[in-house]
Amino acid sequence: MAIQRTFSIIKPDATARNLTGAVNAKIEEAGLRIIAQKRIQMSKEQAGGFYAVHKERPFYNDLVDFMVSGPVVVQVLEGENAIAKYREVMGATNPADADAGTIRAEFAQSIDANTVHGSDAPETAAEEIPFFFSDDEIVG
Ligand code: RTP
Ligand code: MG
Repeated sequence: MAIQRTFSIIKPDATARNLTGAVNAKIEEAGLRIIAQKRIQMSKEQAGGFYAVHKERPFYNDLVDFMVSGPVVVQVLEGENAIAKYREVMGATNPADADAGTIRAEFAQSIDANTVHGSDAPETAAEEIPFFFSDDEIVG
């Protein structure tokens, strides 16, 4: 399996509880390397555009409101099979369904306040990374 890059967000519920380092420890323990990272306050336009794929879903407005409710940390992760590996480390979307030891099992509060985002496929990673990072901000 080739070296891949994936896009990650540490969501507002996690920054509010000072869990950035704890989430990063899980990422690094899994063998993924954080090759870009910045803490930002997303605008409504940014969050709406980022989650445009969910525009027709009933949870879209709540999701956008949640993502702008506080700072987030956006990241690029690199490693062997990084996209699937990070989804494994994150755990299921609903923390009630997340396997023990995953980020969402340990830290998430609800299906909305679920601590992290990770790209779900190579095509989405390829769109999501340049949405927040320029090439010179990523140091592999
Ligand atoms: P993410 O995109 O944040 O990595 O999460 P995911 O792939 O596991 O879940 P996705 O289906 O892409 O949904 C994006 C985010 O929307 C919220 N959500 N709420 N109330 C609901 O039924 C519901 N479903 C999804 C979650 O916060 C999810 O992370
Ligand atoms: Mg998703």
